[in-house]
Amino acid sequence: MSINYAEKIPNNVDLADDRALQRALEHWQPRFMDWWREMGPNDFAGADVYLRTATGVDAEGWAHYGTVKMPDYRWGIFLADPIADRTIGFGDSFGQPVWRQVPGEFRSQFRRLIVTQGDTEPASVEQQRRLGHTCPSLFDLRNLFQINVEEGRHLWAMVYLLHAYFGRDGREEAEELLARHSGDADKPRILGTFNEPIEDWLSFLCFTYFTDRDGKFQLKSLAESSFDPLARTCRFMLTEEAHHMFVGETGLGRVVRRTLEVMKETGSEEPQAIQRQGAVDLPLLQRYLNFWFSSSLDLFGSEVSSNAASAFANGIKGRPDEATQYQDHVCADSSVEMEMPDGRGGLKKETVGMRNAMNEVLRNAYVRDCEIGLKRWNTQIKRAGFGFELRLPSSRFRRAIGAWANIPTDTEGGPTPREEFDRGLPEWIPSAADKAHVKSLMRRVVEPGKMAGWIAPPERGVNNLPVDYEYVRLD
Ligand code: BYC
Ligand code: FE
Ligand code: FE
Repeated sequence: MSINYAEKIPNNVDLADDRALQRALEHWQPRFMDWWREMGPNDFAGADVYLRTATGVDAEGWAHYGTVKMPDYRWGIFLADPIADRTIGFGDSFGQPVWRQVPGEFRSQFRRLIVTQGDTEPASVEQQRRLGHTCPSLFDLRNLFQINVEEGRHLWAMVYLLHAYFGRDGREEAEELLARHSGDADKPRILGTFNEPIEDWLSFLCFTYFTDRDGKFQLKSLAESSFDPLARTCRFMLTEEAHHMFVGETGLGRVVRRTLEVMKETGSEEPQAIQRQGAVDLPLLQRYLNFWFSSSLDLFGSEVSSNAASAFANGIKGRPDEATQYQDHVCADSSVEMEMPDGRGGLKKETVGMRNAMNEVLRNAYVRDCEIGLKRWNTQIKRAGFGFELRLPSSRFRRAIGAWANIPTDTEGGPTPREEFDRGLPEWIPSAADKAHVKSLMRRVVEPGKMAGWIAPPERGVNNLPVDYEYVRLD
């Protein structure tokens, strides 16, 4: 299905055939633009940015690249093509035809999930809005802006569903998505990580590595949904999402590469020596990883969750790659064993019904996916002849949601007396001194092809262009 760009709101959902819906969305559109101007990267509104825009929804050549000013980006509504005769892939209604409408009895559950998903998208734009001022290169600046406009489009994706399928409630929720703001004292964003400040590019790269990856897993689970418009929306969002994680993985890889160069040049692994050369020492990077990984783990919700169980039972939210990764798609009477805190500083084993454990199933798959990058960076470190190893902390460490919330453990997940935890924490997550050092590195580099001293150049440019292409022309 091709995308119609002649319309005010580009779309491939025949918006023109539903005048009421079209009018409602055209009413929301200027509010979105107001929000973008107030809360987005508006200091760069006049910059010409080399951006990709979706032109189709098929895997082959779906995007067009060209120079645009961000406020002129064509945010639109794009659903992946329907799969003929698609049937429900999991839960109590397994095998029945998928739904084109939201069943009344599941309406509030669907709304809650769509709102939660939608809330994260503009939140991330708000979190990242000042980073342009300290970009390490034009290549990176362009990637930041690409992510920003696409997260804006992901908001559109959820707002379309709210408007098209949830009537007045949906329209009200769409307004609220622009009214809550990241870190706002009165109206914060819904999920914790999306209220954390992202003040430097090291945090941004960790966020795109860890937090956008939560997006991948959540979108994959929603792409399994029996509510077909939601599934198709998320399927297309995933094609855009791949770039966000690419930015995180290659970005952190470039930080490691640069650090290794400095370690070789100075012949030292001493953090102070590395910092004096204007680079990010590996223990500091480890603390950033600890912070963003533990925060992102909370995004999967509680280990044992009746919300998750009913979302699975009702065919609302499945597991990533449900068809290919699992044998039992109903999970009515299977269970898993989990290690839980026993309330006395120790551990106990608990048997949990599989449906209730779905958040944990997802979280475990996510952790395995996160390990891939670390393995790659550790290979880089080893090849350079150093013994340091980056690691993911235990998924019990520093949790704020679920069974391990506020249970003090060390980074290995071992229960730890509270005082020991309080003493240890400053060494496990970025300290004020770490942040000050990273901040001192955040100097804007905007000469084409030049990189800030703390990050190595990328291996290749965007869309086969050279690395020194002028990806952003600042006004
Ligand atoms: N912070 O049974 P529970 C992305 C709430 S990222 C604060 O434990 P449930 C992106 C929860 O809402 C993907 N609150 O969890 C990335 C519930 O509240 P209510 C975002 C939290 O419901 C980068 C209560 O605790 N998409 O796209 O099974 C850039 C008990 O809930 C948190 C989604 O999340 C938290 N971390 O699952 C841009 C998908 N965690 O309702 C974008 C949609 C839980 O009782 N959301 N709570 O007031 C969901 O599937 C589920 O809502 C969750 C929670 C997985 C988040
Ligand atoms: Fe997104
Ligand atoms: Fe993303």
